[in-house]
Amino acid sequence: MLSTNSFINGKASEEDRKWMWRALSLARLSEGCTRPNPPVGAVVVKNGVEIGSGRHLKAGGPHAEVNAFDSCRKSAVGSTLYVTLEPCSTTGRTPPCTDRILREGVSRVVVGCIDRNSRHCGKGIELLRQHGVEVVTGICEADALKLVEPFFKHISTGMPFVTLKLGMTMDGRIADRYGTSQWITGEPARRQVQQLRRRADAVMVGSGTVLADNPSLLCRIGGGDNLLRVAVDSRAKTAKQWRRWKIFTDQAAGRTIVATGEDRVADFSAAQANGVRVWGFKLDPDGHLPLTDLLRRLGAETNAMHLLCEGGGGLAGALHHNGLVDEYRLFQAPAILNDGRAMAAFSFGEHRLADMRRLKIVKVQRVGSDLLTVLRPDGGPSAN
Ligand code: AOF
Ligand code: ZN
Repeated sequence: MLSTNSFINGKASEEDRKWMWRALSLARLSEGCTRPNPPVGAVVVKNGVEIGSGRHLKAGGPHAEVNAFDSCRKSAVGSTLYVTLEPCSTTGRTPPCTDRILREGVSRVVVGCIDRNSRHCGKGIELLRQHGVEVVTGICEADALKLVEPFFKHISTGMPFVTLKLGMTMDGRIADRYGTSQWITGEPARRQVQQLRRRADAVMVGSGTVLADNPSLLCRIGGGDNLLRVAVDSRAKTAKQWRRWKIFTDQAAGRTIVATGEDRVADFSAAQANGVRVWGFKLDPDGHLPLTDLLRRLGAETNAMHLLCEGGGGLAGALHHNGLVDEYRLFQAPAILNDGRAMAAFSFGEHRLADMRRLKIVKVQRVGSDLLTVLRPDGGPSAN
């Protein structure tokens, strides 16, 4: 995990943590809206009082710091700026925030975490210090890092951060043998899934889930207006009766991508005419769609930084098998289905115990009457 302790200087206090917490809560409102840019929040405080605040709303638009200064009710001279991510120091789509900070006469800048974007990466902090501004870093750092983790993954690998969410029984079943899956987990767990969709850039399911549940995959709690929907359907099982499936026919059909075998693309021509994007991939000799290529293409063509996979078992198993999951969020209902032919949460290929991929538990929490276990690949960062 990136630690910026070496940057810490100046005085950090409870007061600093309180204002950084406020900046973080602003930034969280921007999750799922800013791709390929990070969600960032900023607060300007003078004599212990907030005089302005802002967040980054959209790529190409003003950065959080600029929105915060623009909202100020009085001069920011001598104020403290709280910002969840290191201020930028070069011109991108917008001018450098460090210029604006210096122009405003801010005397102190408190930063949540260092920007891993190689264009910045500590340079903004150095520049501010050279101009006599006191800079404190690493305040609420774990929370600040968690917020920009998908941005860091996307900027460093070109692929989205992958969260895998599954709702299952205690014996690891996501549906009965007939495909009935609604509902295994309770309402509070399902509400958390809506929150996950709001924060994601894209939600992904396998064709079996489309056929069994006909999900809308929309975010029903407000926000999520740019949420992409991805269906992985290597053999074009959803093509023939495409009009039946909500993701191909509803108002948001233009935000649906179907990933299929390259020789199956034509099967989706009617759905395509309805605005659905159809991506063809060369299947591997076992007929599996190359998921790494799909993630790369999503990162490159849609700028998706955070992908939420909601099953089913085949897709979850394939992502896991290929080491493509960054975080597992497994909701378990206190129930045992007790049927060896029911649908397993993970089912991809044949695996021996000796080859089993080990994970580490990051968090265990009760959600209503269900149990949430958050896991990460062993050796990865441990944010939750
Ligand atoms: C943002 N919003 O609030 C901050 C960012 O192309 P630009 O000019 O928008 O610059 C994007 C980069 O600026 C971004 O990759 C990140 O490293 C840095 N900081 N970006 O979009 C913000 N503070
Ligand atoms: Zn900036």
